[in-house]
Amino acid sequence: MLTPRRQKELEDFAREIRKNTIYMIGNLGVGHIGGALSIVEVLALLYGEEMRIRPDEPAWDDRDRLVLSKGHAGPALYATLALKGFFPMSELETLNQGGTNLPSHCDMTKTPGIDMTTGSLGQGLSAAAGLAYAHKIDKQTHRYTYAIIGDGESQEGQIWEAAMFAAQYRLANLIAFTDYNKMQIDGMTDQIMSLGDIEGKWKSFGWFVRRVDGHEIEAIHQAIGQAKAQTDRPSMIILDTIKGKGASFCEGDVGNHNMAFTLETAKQAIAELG
Ligand SMILES: Cc1ncc(C[n+]2csc(CCOP(=O)(O)OP(=O)(O)O)c2C)c(N)n1
Ligand SMILES: [Mg+2]
Repeated sequence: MLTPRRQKELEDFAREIRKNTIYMIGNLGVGHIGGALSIVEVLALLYGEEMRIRPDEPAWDDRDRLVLSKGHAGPALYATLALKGFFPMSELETLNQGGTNLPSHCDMTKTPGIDMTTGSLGQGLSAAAGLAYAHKIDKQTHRYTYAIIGDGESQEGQIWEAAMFAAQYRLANLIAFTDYNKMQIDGMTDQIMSLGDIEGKWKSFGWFVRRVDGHEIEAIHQAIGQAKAQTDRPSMIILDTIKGKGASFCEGDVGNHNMAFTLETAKQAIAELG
C-alpha cells in the first residue's frame, strides 16, 4: 500500500506527465493524443515508484526495462523521461520535427531512456519477452521487463506467439499491461475485432492476470505487487482506461487517435488540469 503522501506525489507526477503530453502534441499541432493519455498513470507509477533506473545513466546495465509496444504513445513516455531528468524538458518542444531526438514513435537509438524501438504493432511484447529471457539466462531476474500493449494491438497474431513463449520459459520477470481503452485507430475494438474474454485468454495461455482501473495508481500498484510475487509465470495486468483521459476537448472520442489541435486548445486543457 502506498502511503497517502506517496500516492499524492505520484498523482502530481501523473498530472505533470499529462500536461506536458498535451503541451508537446499541441505545440506540434497533431499527434497520438488519445493513446498517450490513457497510459499516464501506469507510466507515473513505473517511473515514479517501481522501476530501478538511473536517469543520469540511461544505459545502466542493471536497470529495469520498459518496452512501450504501442510506440505511437511515445509522447507520454517522453514527458515522463524528461520530468525524471533523462533529458532537458525543452526537448519536448522538438517532438517529431526535423533533427529531433523525440520521433513520433519510440526509437532506442535516438532517445535516452527508451529501451526498445517500437511502432510496428505486435512486435514489442516479443522484444520484451526476449529481454526478460536474456536476464533469466544471465541469472539477473531481479531486473524486471515491463511492456505496454494496446487493445487494438492485441489483435496481432505475434502477441499470442509471445504469450506462449513467455509462459513456456516461465518469465516471472516479465510484467505486461494491456491498455484496454476499448478503442483503436478508427473505431471501437469490440466492433472491429473483439478481444472477447481477454482475462480468460491470458489465463489460458498460462499468465498471471489482474484487471484494474488503469487510472487508479494504488490499484495498479497492488496488481504489480502481486505480479512481482509470481515465481514461475509472466503477468498481464489489464488496465481499464479511457482514451484521451484528462483532455476535455477529446476525452473518450473515437476521433482522438491521431488528431490535430492547436496550442491554444492545449493550453486551455492544461489550465483545466490545475
Ligand atoms: C503493424 C502495424 N499496423 C498498423 C499500424 C497503424 N496503427 C497505429 S496505432 C493503431 C491502432 C492501435 O490501437 P490500440 O492498440 O488500441 O492503440 P491505442 O488505442 O492505445 O492508441 C494502428 C492500426 C501500426 N503502427 N503497426
Ligand atoms: Mg486502444
